[in-house]
Amino acid sequence: MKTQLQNGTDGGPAEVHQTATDGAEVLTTSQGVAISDNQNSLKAGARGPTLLEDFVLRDKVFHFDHERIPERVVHARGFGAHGTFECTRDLSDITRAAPFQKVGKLTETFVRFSTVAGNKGSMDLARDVRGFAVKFYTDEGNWDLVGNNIPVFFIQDAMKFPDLVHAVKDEPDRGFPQAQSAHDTFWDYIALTPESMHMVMWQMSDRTIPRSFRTMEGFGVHTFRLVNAEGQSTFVKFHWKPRQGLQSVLWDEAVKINGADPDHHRRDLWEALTTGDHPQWELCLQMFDQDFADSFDFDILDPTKLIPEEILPAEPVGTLTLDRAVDNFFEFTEQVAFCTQHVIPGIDFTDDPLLQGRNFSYLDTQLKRLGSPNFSQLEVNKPRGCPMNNFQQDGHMRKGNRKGRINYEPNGFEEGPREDPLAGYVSYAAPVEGTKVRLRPDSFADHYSQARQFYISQTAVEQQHLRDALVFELGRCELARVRSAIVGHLRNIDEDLAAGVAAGLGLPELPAPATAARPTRQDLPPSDALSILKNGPESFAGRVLGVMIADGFDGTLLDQLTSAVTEAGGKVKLIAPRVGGAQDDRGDLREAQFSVQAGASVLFDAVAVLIGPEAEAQVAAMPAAQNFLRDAFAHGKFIGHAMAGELFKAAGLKGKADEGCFDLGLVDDGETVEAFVASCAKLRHWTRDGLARTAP
Ligand code: HDE
Repeated sequence: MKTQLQNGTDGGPAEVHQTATDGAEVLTTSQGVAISDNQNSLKAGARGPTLLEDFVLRDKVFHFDHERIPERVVHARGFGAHGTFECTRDLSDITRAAPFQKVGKLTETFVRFSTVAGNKGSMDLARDVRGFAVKFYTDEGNWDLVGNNIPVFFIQDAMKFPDLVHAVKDEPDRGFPQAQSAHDTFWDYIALTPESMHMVMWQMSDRTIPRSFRTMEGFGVHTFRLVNAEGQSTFVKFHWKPRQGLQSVLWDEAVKINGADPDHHRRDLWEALTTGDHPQWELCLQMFDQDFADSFDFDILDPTKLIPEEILPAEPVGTLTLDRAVDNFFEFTEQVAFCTQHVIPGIDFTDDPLLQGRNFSYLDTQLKRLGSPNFSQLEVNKPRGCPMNNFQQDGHMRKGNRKGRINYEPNGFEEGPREDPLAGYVSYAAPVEGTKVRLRPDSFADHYSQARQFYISQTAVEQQHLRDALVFELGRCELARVRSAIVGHLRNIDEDLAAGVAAGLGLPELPAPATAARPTRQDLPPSDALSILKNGPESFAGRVLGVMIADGFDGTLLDQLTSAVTEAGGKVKLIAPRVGGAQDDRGDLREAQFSVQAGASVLFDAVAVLIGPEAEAQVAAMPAAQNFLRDAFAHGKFIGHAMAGELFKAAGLKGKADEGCFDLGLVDDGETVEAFVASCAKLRHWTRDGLARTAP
């Protein structure tokens, strides 16, 4: 390629042109015609009007004008990655589903994580449910497990979905708020939908502000069926458990991350994939039969209920490793088409009314978004493990129509594919009978017992976060009747929770409990599996230490710190007053990834501040540096420091250093560095003053 300045034909001002030389690719129109000038349209005279005949300009701009496709109505903002699923348990006695037939069997996958409520350009750290959709390219066809990071859902029937989504998304008159449930219409709808209260407990917990896509669980939500070669069915609930451990951020962090780096989650996954730090999840199954299902007083077809893992363990059957970033965001992440009806032999549906409704919905969406029933021919959507072989033809953007005369079946020409009664998909022969009715069964009526069970399963800190989230969200509602109605529901879950929220909102008096179709069971025991903090990470692996450095800092200390963090499987990122870097005490320049202005401490899991004597006063005077330390402290982060006394003082933290703060400047053969990095394995220094305060 040659870069040169060229003058116009009349000798006008020079502009940059890059031309193809030495076998470099030649730029062409979409008809393959080579383009001689990609900077100037064809004009009548140097300063004359552009000519209609300029097919090069028309081709380029026409395509540009049509670049956007409709974004997803829900789950618009997402991020995808390629991966591999490895079977670790032979399930052939329970299901004939291809990925589970042999230990060690590998199946290619594509995964898309998403938020639900926000538009495509919204921020990653919205308080929101996350989508966790997995496409398995099995050798018996594509299977999509289109789940969320929460095991239950807001509603019990597909009929309610459009209303729920309308209520949570931006209000139609004003077009805001964006990516937020903290507004009147959402909570007004919830106040009138008691079945949502279990999901609301999850939504108000830190599950909806995950630290990373890599640190959240995934769930199939509905009860599905596994079917074996003999046609026997086993009920199943799907769980994805992250090897990285469950981790979430604090709400104050989420709010600040959205400003400091609205792409925090996608950047995090991109960096993990492109630096070889491949995240993994265990696929775990809860499997049960009809008798077990009948032992509950709730219905296993009700998607607002879960089966506690203490009663029925989730058994590991395989490992998902995300190992490759996409080459192109649009081609894969934007065009991937998930559908709950994409099932393979051995996987079948139950009559969960939400699942049944979803089965109708997803193909419609693909047609609207991707514009053609031929979306299944796109690279990301087409089967990879087996042929796609049928007599479908034509339609927008069709390619590869079958050759010859025969496009139907049966045909007497002995040509083309035929059905296969043995290998083909056979639906589980579930008996069905009944009168046509529109009603919800009585077995779906208990809306509060599992909401309570979730709440009492949380640690004190998590309960406090949940209360704070409710106070925040309801505090953003302008309608007092809505605030009070929700507190009425909370009274059916836990009186302390209701009282705490009411106090936080300043309600003049506690409203009456909402009318409940069933009294709340008080005897359901806490379940540790429902808590994030009881299922956290065991090491600092996959996390990031942000080290603020300034001229004259101790270079040896930084090296010690870096090797200890690397050994723990984490990464170090440097922040300096200027992004160009800072000089250590040996005069070596260490390049930084962030300037202090851009590298807010909310972007890191733990922080260290290493300052040299000559820069101490200068750094202490920088408001961004003060915020860096103040926030890290307020967020309970572990903090390592050397020569940072002035900064502690300027940040208002003088004398407040606790056991979560480590003086790395001590001469102790690196013992403090080791102790600091070992502590970072824990998520936060929860006992820090102000962090685990009691309820309002
Ligand atoms: Fe979805 N959902 N959904 N959903 N859903 C969509 O399909 C729908 C539900 C979920 O990354 C849409 O391609 C209905 C539950 C994920 O591409 C749409 C109902 C769960 C994704 C749709 C539900 C999900 C979607 C929008 C109630 C968790 C993102 C764009 C009956 C188990 C997939 C699209 C991706 C996407 C409909 C409820 C998960 C409109 C009608 C429950 C992860 O078809």
